[in-house]
Amino acid sequence: MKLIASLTSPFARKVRIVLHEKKIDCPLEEVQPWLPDSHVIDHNPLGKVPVLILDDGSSLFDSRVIVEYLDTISPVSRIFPQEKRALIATRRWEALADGICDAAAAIVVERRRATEQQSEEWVRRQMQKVERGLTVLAHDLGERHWCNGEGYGLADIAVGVCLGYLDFRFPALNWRERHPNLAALQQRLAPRPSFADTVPPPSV
Ligand SMILES: N[C@@H](CCC(=O)N[C@@H](CS)C(=O)NCC(=O)O)C(=O)O
Repeated sequence: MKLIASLTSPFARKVRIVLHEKKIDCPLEEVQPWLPDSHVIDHNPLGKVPVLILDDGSSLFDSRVIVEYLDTISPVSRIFPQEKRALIATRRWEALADGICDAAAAIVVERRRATEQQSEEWVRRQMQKVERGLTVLAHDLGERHWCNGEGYGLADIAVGVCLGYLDFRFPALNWRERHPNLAALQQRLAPRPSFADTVPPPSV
């Protein structure tokens, strides 16, 4: 098994945290999916990371499919709840956290275009998704210790990765002041070795 990933992708980080939590040894092949000669398309026609290459050479994508697969191959630290309603709640947390990352990443990509090609309207629309998403994450978390209430799991991983990505790409966003309960959740997550070992590199 091999994970094709970039060290800055929040979706790849989610998978790397799950690998860590579940103590699954999996080599990482670092790629830059945006480069024209990236071979990611040989394994994922969408050209996106993360991609998990299985021992028979077949590939799994995207991150949501990969983390579900990983939970089936090792009983260590189950990250999905068994109960159906809790499972659906976990998937909703993940969908929202991933969606915020999608919107934030869209802004990063837009800002890399030539200034005259950038659309402020597009950037504003994406930033509104980020802000609305954060408001709903904070509302749904409330005073709870973990997203799903009962214990640490994929919902917390997805939300923690999302908050970390916002810090990485938009350090001036100041979401902590508006959402102190999300800040407290992030403080609970940050010392975990799975989070500490996968922080995006500062210079990329
Ligand atoms: N829904 C996908 C999103 C993956 C994604 O957007 N990856 C970005 C990096 S953060 C990428 O590889 N982009 C390259 C491209 O779109 O060409 C997942 O969860 O894996």
